Amino acid sequence: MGFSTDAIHAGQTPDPVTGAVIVPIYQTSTYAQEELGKHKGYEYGRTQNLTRQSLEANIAALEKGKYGIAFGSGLAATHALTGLIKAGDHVIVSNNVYGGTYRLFELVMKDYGLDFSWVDTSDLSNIEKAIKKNTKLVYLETPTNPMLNLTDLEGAANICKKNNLTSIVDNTFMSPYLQNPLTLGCDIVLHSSTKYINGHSDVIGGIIVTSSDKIHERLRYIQNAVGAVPSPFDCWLVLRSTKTLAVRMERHNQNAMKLAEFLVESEIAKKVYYPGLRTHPHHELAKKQMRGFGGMISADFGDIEIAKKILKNVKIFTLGESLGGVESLISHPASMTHASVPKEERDKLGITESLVRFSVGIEDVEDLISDIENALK
Ligand code: P1T
Repeated sequence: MGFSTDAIHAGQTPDPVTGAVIVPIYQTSTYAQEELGKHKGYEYGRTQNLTRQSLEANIAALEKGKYGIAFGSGLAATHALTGLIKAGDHVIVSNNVYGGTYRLFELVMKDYGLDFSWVDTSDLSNIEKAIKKNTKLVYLETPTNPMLNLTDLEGAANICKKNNLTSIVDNTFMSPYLQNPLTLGCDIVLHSSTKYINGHSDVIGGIIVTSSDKIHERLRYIQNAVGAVPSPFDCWLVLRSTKTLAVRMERHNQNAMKLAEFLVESEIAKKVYYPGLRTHPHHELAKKQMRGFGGMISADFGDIEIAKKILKNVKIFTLGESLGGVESLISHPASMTHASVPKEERDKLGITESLVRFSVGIEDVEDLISDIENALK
């Protein structure tokens, strides 16, 4: 099936009781059991919920995987993955990831005896060099938040296979419409479904997709045992949203490309980071492993006063955390999403005080461009 057909139909069959075309919100904590040990496969809401199962099957189809496992947030999904390893194990992580991922690994999970190496995975030799005897997972984010660096997923997957490591990809910035890491040989895909997958800035959610029976079995166990499950209503909202994912992503792609070109040509920004620009260091790789360049742009204005002026004066862009919604957002990574990354690390990555991140929405792009021009006047 094509992407849009799956997006609209996968995991969803008319309700057997009423014929309702849309999967109902099964807002129930428990289920009636006929007699001891006899039930319809549904015992308790944390363990089984049909709205959630429909969402899991839907996203699994979009990511070309066998299993989806949904969580209450992207970070809850990332946390669940640490249940695949034990104290004393080592994880290799892309050095530029969402600040919350850094915080979870370095400032929480390290205290549980996990060891993390932060490397620039856009150079695959850095992954090979970082492998230790106790390495178990390789956690990649591509393109990265907020610097938009890419990692060659096929190359990274091959290194992982050769060394018996599990490869994980945070695919949040691309959505399953633009990139499918499982088809490139990776083992696990993770999304903050808060972002493009839901796309309407009204849900916090996370989801993991894999085709491995063994990984699925363990993560399903953790989903129930730890219990960070999303609500039936949130699952229903996300399920409604994936129906329009393809058309939204097409518009995000178009608008971001035009805005990135404007930022370069107007010479307003000193540096523009967008994988769709020919000047982006990983542009060729982007064309190879992605089906579009996405809606995220970062730009360094070279002067914090110019950055502040834009952040304060824009009217259509909203100053706020998050990304991937139909409405455009603007943010300041150094003080917002990446504040928990130490300043010297941020400086090394290019997350300067004058860096601004744009989540380009699906409004009329001429209005978005005027909004930035007017903010500077
Ligand atoms: O916010 P949550 O649903 O828990 O997802 C965390 C997360 C994971 N991965 C990536 C790439 C992310 O960007 C995020 C969340 N990011 C933001 C809130 C942000 O503004 O960048």
